[in-house]
Amino acid sequence: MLIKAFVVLLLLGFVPLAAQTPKSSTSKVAGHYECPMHPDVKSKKPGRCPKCQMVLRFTPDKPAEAPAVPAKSETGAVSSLHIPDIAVQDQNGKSLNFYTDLVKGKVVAINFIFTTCTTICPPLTATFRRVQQQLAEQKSPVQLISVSVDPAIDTPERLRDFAAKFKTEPGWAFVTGNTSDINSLLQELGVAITNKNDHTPMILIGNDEAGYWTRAYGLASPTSLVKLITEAANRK
Ligand SMILES: [Cu+2]
Repeated sequence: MLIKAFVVLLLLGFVPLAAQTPKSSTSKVAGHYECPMHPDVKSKKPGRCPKCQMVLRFTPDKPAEAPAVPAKSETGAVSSLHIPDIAVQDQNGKSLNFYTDLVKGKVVAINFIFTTCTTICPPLTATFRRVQQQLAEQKSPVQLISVSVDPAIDTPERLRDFAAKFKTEPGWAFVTGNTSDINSLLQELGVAITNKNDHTPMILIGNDEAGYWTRAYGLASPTSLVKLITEAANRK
């Protein structure tokens, strides 16, 4: 009787966690912590991924019953991409049309960030900065674009401060805009996210004139990213 009442309270969430621990070994969900980007990174304890610093996600150990749907590749060539011409603002408060002003006729690399991020955005941005320096050395005109995935918070001023922290040079636009426009942009670019903290370290590299697009891992070495960008630039 007493046990039944306890179980009911437990199910209703009334029993504080400390009271549960001595009792339960019965109903605890077995699981582990896994990096959303690196499924090979598994841990018994919560924490961060040593490769990309993303917060490890709790994953219940369930018997492999789900039908094996091949995971959509996160990297590699993209067959076709429609880049919407939405109205955006850059870090200087300048109004731009995303496709016409930033992508049309250019070689571009795009990453996805938000300024209050404490996980992958700082290293993603630092990597892009080094990419920008290397591209400048080899005199390749490439447009870098960082799209805010948190446009309601990321005003142009916030983006300008964020960009300044990384000493970015001209030729790198940090863009924000109206939330529904940005969401449709993210959707078209294949990076739609439901929770900004789950955002992807994926970057898009493209040569608009050649109609060539490819995805890459944004925390790869700057040198390997420059190589991919140069390959894209050389497409005819
Ligand atoms: Cu982030």
